[in-house]
Amino acid sequence: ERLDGRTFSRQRLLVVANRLPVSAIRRGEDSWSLEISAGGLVSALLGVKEFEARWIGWAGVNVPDEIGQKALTKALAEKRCIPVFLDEDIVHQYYNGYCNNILWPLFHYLGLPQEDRLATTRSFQSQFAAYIKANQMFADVVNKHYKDGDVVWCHDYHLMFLPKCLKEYNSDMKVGWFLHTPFPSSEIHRTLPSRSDLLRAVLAADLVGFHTYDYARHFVSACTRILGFEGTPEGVEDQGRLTRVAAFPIGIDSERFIRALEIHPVQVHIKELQETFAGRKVMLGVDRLDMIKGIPQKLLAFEKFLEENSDWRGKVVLLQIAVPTRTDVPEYQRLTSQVHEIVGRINGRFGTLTAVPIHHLDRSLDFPALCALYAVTDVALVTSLRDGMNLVSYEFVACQDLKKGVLILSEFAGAAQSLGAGAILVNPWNITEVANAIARALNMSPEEREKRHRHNFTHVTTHTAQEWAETFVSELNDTVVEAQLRIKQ
Ligand code: ADQ
Repeated sequence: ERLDGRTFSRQRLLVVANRLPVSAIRRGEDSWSLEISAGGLVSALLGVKEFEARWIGWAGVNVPDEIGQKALTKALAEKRCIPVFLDEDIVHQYYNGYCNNILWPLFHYLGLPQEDRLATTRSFQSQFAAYIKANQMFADVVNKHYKDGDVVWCHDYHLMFLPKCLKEYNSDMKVGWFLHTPFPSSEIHRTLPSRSDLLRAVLAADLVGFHTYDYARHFVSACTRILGFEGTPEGVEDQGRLTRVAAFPIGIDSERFIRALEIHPVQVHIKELQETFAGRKVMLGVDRLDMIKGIPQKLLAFEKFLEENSDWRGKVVLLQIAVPTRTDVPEYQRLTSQVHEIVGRINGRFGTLTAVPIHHLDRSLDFPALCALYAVTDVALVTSLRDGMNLVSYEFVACQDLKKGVLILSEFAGAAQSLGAGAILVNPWNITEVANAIARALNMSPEEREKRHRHNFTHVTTHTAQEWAETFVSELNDTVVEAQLRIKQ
């Protein structure tokens, strides 16, 4: 409300992502219960007061009947969410197939399917067709809800075709697209059979954003080398039309973590953990159980560290919390068994009757437990083989203002660009280097820890998720205004 008493409406922001930020559980024919999942994107947008955000996405459940769809749509509306209904076949081909079996590994430098994954290449064409179809289904929902003046923000590799679908429907729509994963070197991207179609579809957006300058540069190179378009300091130009390309590094809602450490249940957890691990240094890994997170490599490095530093045996414990994801995909099942086998071997080699060096949990932790773990940790190990940004490293830093623990961070995580000066950077493939980094972190002087922590803490508390979202959306508004001015000239 303004001082003169009149209200003015905030700009509406339509956030389109594959998954809505809620989990829906069916309770009856026409009743659903919903739970908001507080990921980084959700807290980023909750903190942005300038815009009125609405979410459009898949609710993660198959709802074949009309009664169920109507009831879910109504329940979601209360949470400002609008569902896109995808049937089982589309989910299989678009989500499990093209998104998770093709784009995800490729964008993380794991290449296109080989050997047993080769079978999927044969259905590549049908998976790509399903991908386009799914993107069109998202676009239909956006178009139905779009009003003049709205801003549309598309997210991630699932929706690379969406900017094109939206602009074909209404060329005046303000459309931004942001990628949460790395964008690989153009030499990797060009192996993808549908490389050109995807690039052209993304370029239909007004603004294209990445976590780091390197990813933005790789994208521009792919457009110049594969499409023959022109790369400019602002972005990519084709026949006088500019698509702005820039880096917008994400952050976290750092206040939420800092405040959490003050609340009673978290303090109780902290005390329990301190008692359980009294006399031992605590090392922590928190990851989704995904090949990109480099969990087996991390465990092998810890094993090497124990081999070479016998005086530390029994005095250090590694807590590895790994949330299972994509559990129906055979490769992820193999990864789970591999991790279990390595943990078993190391505990067998270095455990005693009363203590083991690794506690491995295959599950997610609730927010209070997670904050408490971050707070009691001496050394965090983030050893992703590739990671768009990695928010775990940010969350750890936010919870360490008392302890000032050390962050060991992969140089292949986007976060290495922002937290590199405070962390010990490692090449996660080099087991010896990571083992040495563990020894260095455990032996680091309090002065050096303080200095490193200060650097990172300042960064994490000043580059927040709210600021990230605000910057992206205001840049999108400006980009469109500038483009209109250019056309008028
Ligand atoms: P993710 O690959 O999911 O995200 P990350 O950025 O680390 O990776 O975020 C994971 C989130 O899940 C964190 O908020 C973390 O607290 C939570 N989490 C992970 N394991 C957990 C566990 N065991 N228990 C409870 N919570 C757990 C993708 C990209 C990243 C990019 C983000 C945001 O792959 O590179 O940083 O999007 O753009």
